Formats: sequence, C-alpha cells, structure tokens
Amino acid sequence: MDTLINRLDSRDTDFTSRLDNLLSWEGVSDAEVQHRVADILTRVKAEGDSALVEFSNRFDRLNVSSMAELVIGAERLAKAYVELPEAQREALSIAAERVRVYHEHQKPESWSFRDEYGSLLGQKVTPLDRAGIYVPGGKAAYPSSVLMNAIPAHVAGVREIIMVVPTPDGVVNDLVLAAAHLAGIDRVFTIGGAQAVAALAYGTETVPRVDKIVGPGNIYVATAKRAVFGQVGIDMIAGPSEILVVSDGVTDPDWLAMDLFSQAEHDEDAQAILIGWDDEHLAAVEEAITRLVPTMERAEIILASLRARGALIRVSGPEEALTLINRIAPEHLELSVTKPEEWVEGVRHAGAIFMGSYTSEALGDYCAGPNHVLPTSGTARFSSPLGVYDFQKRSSLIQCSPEGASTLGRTASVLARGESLTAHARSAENRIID
Ligand code: HSO
Ligand code: ZN
Repeated sequence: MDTLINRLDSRDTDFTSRLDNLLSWEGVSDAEVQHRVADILTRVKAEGDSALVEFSNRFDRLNVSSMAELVIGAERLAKAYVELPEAQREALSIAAERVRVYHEHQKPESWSFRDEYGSLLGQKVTPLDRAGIYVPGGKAAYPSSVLMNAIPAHVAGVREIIMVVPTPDGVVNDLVLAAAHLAGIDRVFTIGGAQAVAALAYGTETVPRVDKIVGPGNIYVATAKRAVFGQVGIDMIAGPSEILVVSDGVTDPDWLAMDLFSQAEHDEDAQAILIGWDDEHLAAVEEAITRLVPTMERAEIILASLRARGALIRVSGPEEALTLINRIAPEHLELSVTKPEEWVEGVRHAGAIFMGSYTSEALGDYCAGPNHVLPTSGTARFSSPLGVYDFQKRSSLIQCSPEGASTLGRTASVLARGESLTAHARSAENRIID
C-alpha cells in the first residue's frame, strides 16, 4: 500500500537523520523577493498614500483613487458584527470573552521595593501607544486570529489598535470585520502585503505609524516585517503550523487521526507527528488515517502535508518520547496520555501543551482561552505564545534617598574613574555626604 505518512522507528540506524530531515524547515525568502520588498518599502516611505493606492490597485486588483476608499471605520465593523448569523455571533463572542479572561491573568504588574538606605527601586509597566495587526486576505483570513492578536493588545491597555487586511478583488470578509469589532480594533485599512507593513512602520498621510506590528502573512509580509524590525517592533516570523501528539494508546485512533489532520489541513508545509510505543495502537492510527483522509474536504492539502512532513514515530517508551518532545520543541503538543500532569514538568520546549484525551488542539485554536499565535519551527526553545507582555514595555524606576545617593556615590565614583569617565564620577561624588 502507498504510505500516506512517514513511519519512523527509533531503533533504526537512520532514525536521527530521517528525523532531522523531516524537521528541517527554512522559510525561503530569495533575493528576488527581498529586492521587490525593499522597493515597495522605499516607495511607501517616500510617497505615502499615493504609493499605497497604486500598489493596492496593482496587487489586489482594485480600482480606487484615494486612501479614503481603503478605510473601514468603527461603525462598519459594528454593523458586520450585528449582521452575522446568530450562531456565528454567539460563537465569536464566547471565544472573545474566554480569550479576554485568560489574558487578564497574564497582566504583569508594576513593582517596587526599598533598599536598606530607603531608596526606591522598581519597574513600571506601560502599554504601547499603538499596535498594528496584519491579517492575511483571502482563504488564509482567520477571524480567530484577529481575536488572538488583538485581544492581548486590548487587555494590555494599548491606546489604539489598527488592523490591515488586503481585500483581493475587493472582497471583504465580514467575519473578520466582526471579529475586529469584538476585539476592540479602532480602524481597519484594506491594504495588505509589504506595502501595508511599510505603511504601519513608517506611517503615511492616512495610516498612522504604529509601535509594533503583529500577525501572520505570506513571504512578502514576513520579509517586510524582518526589514522594518528596529524601526518598529514585530512579534515573530511564524512558520507553518505544527502538532506533535504523544499517545500511550488510550485515545481513540480516529480522534488522533483527526487531530493530526487538523494541523495538516492548514497548509502543505504543515507538520503533524504522532509518537507512541504500542505497535498495535500505531497501526490503528495509521489505518484510521488511511480510512479518514478521503472523507476530508481538504484531503489534498492533508495528504501533501502528511507525505512530506508528517510521521508516526515508534519509540521505546515514555522516557524516549519525552526526549523527542524536547528535541522537536513543537508549536502544539498533545499529551494524549492517561496522566498528562506527570509529563508536564519534563516538557521544557513546547508552545502550548494540551493535556489528556479530551483536549484537542482545535479547541485551543478557537476558544479555550490561551493564544493560538505560538512559536513554530523549534523556536519554542526560546520564545513564548503571543501575550499581553508583547504589547507592553517596562521602564526602570530609581529614586535615591540622600543616604542612598551618598553610599552608592562612592561605589559609582570608583567604577566611573576606572572607565575614565570623569563627569560620571563627579556627578556621583557631588552627592556624597561626608
Ligand atoms: N492552528 C493555527 C491557528 C488557527 N487554526 C486558526 C485555525 N484557525 C496556529 O498554528
Ligand atoms: Zn489550526
């Protein structure tokens, strides 16, 4: 039989090299893309709105003559929400509320303490003034992603949240607008691509410059985000979706097959892997995959993804499974095991951990509460889910008492003279009380 998914066994001599191959992923941005993006950035920076109008007409096949036609205000957003079919309106509000409550828990507090000389030392947390959210157009426009990007910004206290979304051929996605309304977005501009990133980074006559750009996009958007980073903050450069399921054999193989499909259906480059140590169970999952793929609307994408980057991996037992989890550092980890809580401490690298048979990753994508913008391609080794903390920054606070200034002055003076910085030294010494 033609295998639909790669089978790996940790006992095989070529196991490590096959695994490395499967895991390797490089977001390609060739010289041509970089060149075109650089050109677009330069033109938007220099010409502002007129370049935006020109690029939008060209790339999204629009026919507008001014930026005024590419702005959607709060009223139109509210209308999109009110006019949604009831079931969608309700589902979207439930999701928004749960995501909001979860992120409320994340809010970091400012803090301070006094040292032994009565000096105050602390940290003040301040939200960003303005955030820009990029939402892809067309098929990849996910209303759930609007919520996941905007709600943390809102909870963080960002003063103004702006959204950009391309409307190829002038097609507006009402669910996306409704989600924008629910998530507290102030204004939407129907622009996309590198030109939208440029507008947010530099500002134009109509589009205000933001302090941070978040949200996924195609290769042009990713390349533009990388290029403007430094002028403006960015969240991350997201790779294709990934799921790693660890199964001890307790969960229905049909459920597990569908959990793998749920990420595979995002994109041909998505990665769905299942690890287990029970041969019969692994065979049952493979059988379920084979039986269920043809029933899927996105069967072709799923197949392409499973064939290229998917895998069923047989390991010797839980210990080896844990080592592999940390080696892979997946975006989503489903611990489909009897006692997931016993595993959690050993998991060092994963964007989100879904615990137990009932916790399908899809629930996290929409409405459990945690953010679905997560580190991909092994970057969970050093980064975290998008959160309230991404929309805030910190300032240090220092207030010296006379005694504190005098005591610290002696230390600072010695260090400053060691660096030959006399003004520093004298500034500190001025405050020394003999
Ligand atoms: N699983 C995606 C997010 C998403 N899923 C949006 C459905 N809609 C992030 O990896
Ligand atoms: Zn998803």
